[in-house]
Amino acid sequence: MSTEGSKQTKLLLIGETGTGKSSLGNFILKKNVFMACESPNSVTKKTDECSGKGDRSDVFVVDTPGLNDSNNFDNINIQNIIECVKKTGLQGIVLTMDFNNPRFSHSLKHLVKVISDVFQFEDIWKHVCIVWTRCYDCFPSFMIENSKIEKKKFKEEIIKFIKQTNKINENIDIEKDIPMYYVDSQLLDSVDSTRSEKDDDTRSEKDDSTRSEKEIKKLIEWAKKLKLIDKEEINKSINEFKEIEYEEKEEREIIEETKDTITYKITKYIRPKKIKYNEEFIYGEITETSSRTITEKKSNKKPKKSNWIVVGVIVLGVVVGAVVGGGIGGGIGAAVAAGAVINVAAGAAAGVGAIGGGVVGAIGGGTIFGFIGKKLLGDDKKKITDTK
Ligand SMILES: Nc1nc2c(ncn2[C@@H]2O[C@H](COP(=O)(O)OP(=O)(O)O)[C@@H](O)[C@H]2O)c(=O)[nH]1
Ligand SMILES: [Mg+2]
Repeated sequence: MSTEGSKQTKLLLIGETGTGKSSLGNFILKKNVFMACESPNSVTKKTDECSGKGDRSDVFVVDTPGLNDSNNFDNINIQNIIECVKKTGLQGIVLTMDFNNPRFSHSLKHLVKVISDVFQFEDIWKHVCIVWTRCYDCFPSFMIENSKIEKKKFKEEIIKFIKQTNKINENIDIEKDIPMYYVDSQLLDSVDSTRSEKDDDTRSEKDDSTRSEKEIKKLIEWAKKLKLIDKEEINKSINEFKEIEYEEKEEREIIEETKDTITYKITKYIRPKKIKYNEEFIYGEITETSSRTITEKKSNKKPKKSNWIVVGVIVLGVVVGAVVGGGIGGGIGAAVAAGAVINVAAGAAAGVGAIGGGVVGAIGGGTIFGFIGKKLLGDDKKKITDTK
């Protein structure tokens, strides 16, 4: 189905911090609206959104806080992305990756897993493209062409992972789906936000012929053809569950033993526990997130039994207010995760969130993240059963 005739093409930017989401957003919209930063400490802290101008006035971009570059489940940022989709709906999802440093990181795997678990639309991954950022305009075209082979292998790896996450993702096609674009979004650096619209238009005329600009045009053409999954449809699809808890475990397998040493393959798995409003729950697909080998000196100690441990909680049943006040809410959430406790029940959070709006949204946000913080700190009376 096409959205021809609809007013806006919506793009949601996701990816790790520093991979160039905000710069790309500015480049797409042809204006400097999102803050792009050198320093990882001063990056986008909350979701930000804007329409473009000139021939991009029908494009609407949502810039999200980047995922942390760590092995931990980045609960607050992933929750923020989910809240944002609940608020704006979904059309094109743009995953940014650094052309010069391709990494299918832990945090990205967690995000992919959550998207698969939360948005159970059969063709959700057909809404995703990859933009390889920092693909500098000075790179010779033969170099970019050569690296496309390597980038395709990378895409294969992502698709393999997506297919593991959920059976409904079986029909992703490596050739047709998840198109990839190669962009240098640095051109706007010379444009400062105080310049007039006329000046910016001069820039767009001048740069329209660049490879990056052509790539963005292709990206927008691709996104325009995608069906808009509006917020009603999104919320309807996630109504069944109140929240999803993510549990992780590590398994050790002996692969070699000598007189003094022992070599293990350590594999990490994640599984979702989907919890309904009546507290019934079901487990979703178990997905492998990483594996490594280690060699240790032999000891008499018995290896510890591996257990599933809760590493994250994604709240589904709370209405969108959180994003509106995401900055403040996130802050409170972080404080709660760090040890402070806000004593508001989840049900109250739903009520407050439903009212939405700036300040109330902020309270909603704080409550959601506070709720998550409490859960992760183990202030949750519900027994977590181990089924494996
Ligand atoms: N030359 C060049 N620099 C880029 C590009 N994308 C991002 N950067 C730079 O990388 C840094 C981080 O970019 P930013 O957009 O803030 O990344 P975000 O954290 O994903 O939003 C900034 O200093 C940008 O100027 C690109 O395509 N080309
Ligand atoms: Mg940013």
